[in-house]
Amino acid sequence: QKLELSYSERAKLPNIHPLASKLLKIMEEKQSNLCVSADVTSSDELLQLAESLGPKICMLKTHVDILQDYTLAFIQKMQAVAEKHNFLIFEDRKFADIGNTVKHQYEGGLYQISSWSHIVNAHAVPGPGVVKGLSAVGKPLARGCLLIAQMSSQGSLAAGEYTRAVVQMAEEHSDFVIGFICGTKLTERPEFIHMTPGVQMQAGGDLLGQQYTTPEEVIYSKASDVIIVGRGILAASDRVEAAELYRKSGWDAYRKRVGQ
Ligand code: 5IU
Repeated sequence: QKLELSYSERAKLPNIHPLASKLLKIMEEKQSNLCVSADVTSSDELLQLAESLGPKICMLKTHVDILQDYTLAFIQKMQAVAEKHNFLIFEDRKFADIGNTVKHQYEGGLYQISSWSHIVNAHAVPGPGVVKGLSAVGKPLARGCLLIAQMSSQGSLAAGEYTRAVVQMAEEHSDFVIGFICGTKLTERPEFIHMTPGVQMQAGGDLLGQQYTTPEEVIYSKASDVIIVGRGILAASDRVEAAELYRKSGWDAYRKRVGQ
């Protein structure tokens, strides 16, 4: 029997944000709830990754400030690859300043993030001004934002009452906030997308506080929507094969969850 709405049913909800709808459609089409975290330092390698893993993913997460050779010409090539393989780009910028400052950080500087990144994320620590500042730039461009409600790292302070306040902030700004970075599903509103980092095939962690959960645990047990995988794929000898393993594992867990 049907346990909950499928990605494609959620894509058609009357109040869904157009970008969330687009993401859910891509997920269903490509049978992928995998977002690869492309934490590499060369733009050529990033392009290669996007080209080779593109068919397996619904989204590519970047940290453009770790690239040693960022140029606007490079990021235009990335946009073309994203278009070709039908995935969204998510710059994991974690904005966390007052509204007026994040507006400039989002739009300007070396990176001009708003011109190419479909999705960005923000900490709710400054209060709703951070969302308002980002929204002033992003909304006219049909961009979307994820609020960081929980973090995967050990000892994270984003928990309990804080997490609940973040969910409320998202609900009050659902014209721009499309969902959350979180470890577990936080709201019953099916319009919101839940995305979870700290994912590897084997639970465990790294030496700097990262904590890993499996795709099955994240998608089936915690009812999140998207797995974000970095080193689980980047450190594999065959990255395409590893991405396929994560795609399949995440998709199987989703099918089990919705009873398909
Ligand atoms: N990331 C986390 N945890 C978080 C948030 C972001 O790991 O709570 I917010 C980012 C950091 C890194 C990626 O870019 O997700 C995870 O990479 P690994 O899968 O290699 O640990």
